[in-house]
Amino acid sequence: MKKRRISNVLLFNPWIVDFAAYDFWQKPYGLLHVGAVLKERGFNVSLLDCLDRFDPVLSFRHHKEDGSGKYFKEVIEKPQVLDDIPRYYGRYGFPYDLVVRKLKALDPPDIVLLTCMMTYWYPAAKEAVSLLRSIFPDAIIVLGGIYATLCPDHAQRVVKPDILVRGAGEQKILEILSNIDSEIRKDYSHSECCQFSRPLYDLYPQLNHVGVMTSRGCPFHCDFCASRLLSEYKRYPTDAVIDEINHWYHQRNVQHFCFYDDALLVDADEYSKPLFRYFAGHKKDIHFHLPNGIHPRYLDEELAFLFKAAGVRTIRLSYESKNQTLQREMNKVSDDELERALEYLHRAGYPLDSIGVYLLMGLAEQTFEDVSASADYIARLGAKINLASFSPIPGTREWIKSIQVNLWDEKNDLLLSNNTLFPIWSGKYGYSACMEFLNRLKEKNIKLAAA
Ligand code: B12
Repeated sequence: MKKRRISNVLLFNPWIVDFAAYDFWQKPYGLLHVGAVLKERGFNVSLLDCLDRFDPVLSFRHHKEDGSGKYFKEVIEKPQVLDDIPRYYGRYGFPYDLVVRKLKALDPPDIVLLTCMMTYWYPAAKEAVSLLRSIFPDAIIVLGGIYATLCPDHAQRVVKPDILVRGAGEQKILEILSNIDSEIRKDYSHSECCQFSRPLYDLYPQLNHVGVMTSRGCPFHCDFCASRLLSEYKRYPTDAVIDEINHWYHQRNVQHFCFYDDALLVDADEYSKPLFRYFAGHKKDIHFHLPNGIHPRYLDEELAFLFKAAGVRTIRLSYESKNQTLQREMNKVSDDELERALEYLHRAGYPLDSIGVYLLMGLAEQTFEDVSASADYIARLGAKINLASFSPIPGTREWIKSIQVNLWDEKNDLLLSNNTLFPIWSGKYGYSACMEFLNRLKEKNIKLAAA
């Protein structure tokens, strides 16, 4: 790559392209963290987040009182491989024309940092690259994030960035920049770059919610999850997290905080208990959301009461399945652990039907009877069922199993692994059985809500 000066950096979070998408307090945390490292070192950093529902220029507004909400959706032509799926395909987020206008209004960036969170959202990254190249022909485009990390060859071939980065980007981006611009210092250590920085939420014109992390990665190794392939497990100092939450609350009046941790409650005595204890004592109008699922094994009675006192509002428990073989093999949550966690939360004042319990559907070795029995069980306990359709993720053990049992073929387009359609399309349970089950689930949750 030719040597040149780098000063203007654009962070670009593309749209979501999918059959469905809903904003559960989503923000491109990783991209904003990489951006913070650059800003701290004097670069001129700007942001275009196509998923910012709160941008004042948007006329489409659908925000629920809890801060979640619907994205604007433009129906787009389905990629050919999805032709047989009888559903509309959409580009969620900013209307395309608005993105063009916003890009044209920017000082041309020397470099664009593009992310992509989901492997089967790659068409959005591809579309972003061609748009960015048409407006900023001289800018260097760097692709990083979860899709680039899990599918680097695919991303290089299909999205065609100038540079692709796998894994944590903080130190790597400084190395890349110093190779291009010789005035940029090269010798930042890994720990210097990856220590806790405040993600660049300041770049949002209006800030309604932020994502926070008390840890990166996960100490567990569930067969279906890619966390281990994405990041090492490490925790941040609790004081820094408290400081960050206070910062956004005081500086930008943010009231909704969503935890992005994979393992929020691990070593709770040292980390999450002091954090929730602090907020329990402060009685601020702060609401915490845990849509990513917490581990019931680590939820004791004290934590349940701390949650309530600190303002934890959205709770989802990771359970996955009632099948005991699956529970054992995956070191997953037992029925006793789930029931105990629900009991504690109930005692702390949470109505059972306000608590979501994640249930997986479509694992290679999972039968339809298993999914159905698990759903009946959660409904009997009185909690809300949050069905998560399994979707094979490259590099995971469940991806390999799916290939072994002919549910998946390595040559398949990643678009077919979309979680909206995988269990249905793969023919595992059959289309009508799946649809009938989904309708039955809706009834169960509606009945609970009405009870
Ligand atoms: C928190 C989280 C969520 C949050 C939202 C997160 C967000 N950022 O907005 C919520 C709970 C809403 C969510 C929802 C879902 N999620 Co999720 N989620 C995660 C989780 C746990 C963390 C993601 C995160 O923010 N990480 C924090 C940052 C620091 O890491 P990062 O983004 O990777 O960024 C680093 C690097 O990638 C890199 N980087 C990133 N961008 C760039 C750009 C450049 C240029 C460079 C150089 C570097 C770089 O540097 C960053 C800093 O080190 C991941 C698992 C994981 N451990 O990553 C799953 C994960 C991303 N989710 C996943 C899934 C499947 C889902 C759901 C479909 C689940 C479901 N069934 O409903 C939904 C879909 C969401 C939707 N709207 O439709 C899968 C994705 C699988 C795939 N095929 O790609 C993952 C990997 C979990 C898994 N099962 O393995 N999720």
